[in-house]
Amino acid sequence: MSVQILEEIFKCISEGDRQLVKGKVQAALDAGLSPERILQEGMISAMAEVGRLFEAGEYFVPEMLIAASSMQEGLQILRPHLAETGIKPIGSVVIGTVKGDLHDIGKNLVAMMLEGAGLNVVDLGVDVPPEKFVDAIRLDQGDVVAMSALLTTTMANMKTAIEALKQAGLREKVKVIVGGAPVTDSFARKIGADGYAEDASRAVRLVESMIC
Ligand code: B1M
Repeated sequence: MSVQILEEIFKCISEGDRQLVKGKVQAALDAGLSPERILQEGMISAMAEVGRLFEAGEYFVPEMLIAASSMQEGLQILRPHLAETGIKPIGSVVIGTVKGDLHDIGKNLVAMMLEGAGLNVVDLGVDVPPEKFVDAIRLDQGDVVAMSALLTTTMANMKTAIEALKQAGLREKVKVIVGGAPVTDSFARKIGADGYAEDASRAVRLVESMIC
């Protein structure tokens, strides 16, 4: 039963069946599957398959969009389970997908899990220009800046944002972490970030290690 429901979630997302996905995710939770397993095996793996089909020329942007919106539907059901907390915030994180980049599923997941760990999250959204990160830090909205990028062409904008924080005299005031599929630890170091996380859970541990 548990494997079958995960396969059904995978199919709903990879084939973009928005109507069914919420019910399937709820059914998986009701069957006792952990939110983490549903996320990894049912949902994130489906998005990887969508990426594979896009690369193979079998899917195009519309199919990616429909899959992404199905993923977001499913995440609405998982959200309270990933962000179960009654804890007073232990710190604040300003998060955003960098300029030129519209991918927000990974960034949203990181935001949800940070909230779940008791952090206050200020989400600047997607296509965030460096000035917006600077303004948020100037307004004291975060102890940490967390930047996401999914495109090799937009990764460089993480460096631009770090430079903008330096120019504004705010770099010493915050920690900067970066992540997203094309980002690596060595890239993070090269651009002067304080840390890199491969996935949302690691991002939470990294932020905790920086502010606790
Ligand atoms: Co786009 N896209 N896309 N896309 N898309 C990719 C990224 C791509 C790899 C597909 C492919 O070719 N296989 C490819 C990038 C190639 C490259 O640069 N190397 C690509 C491309 C080319 C494009 C366009 C250029 C296509 C076009 O127009 N011709 C275009 C660019 C638009 C733009 O941004 N300016 C584009 C558009 C889109 C859609 C809008 C249609 C849609 C996004 C919708 C949305 O996000 N709301 C979309 C999608 C859905 C994808 C794929 C299929 C799925 C991405 C995703 O949501 N994954 C993707 C293929 C793939 O990833 N295999 C692809 C699930 C998500 C949970 O994973 O975001 O990696 P991810 O997050 C992970 C980790 O990376 C990490 O944690 C998460 C897991 O826990 N993480 C962090 C992420 N951010 C973090 C921050 C952290 C720490 C960890 O700390 C701060």
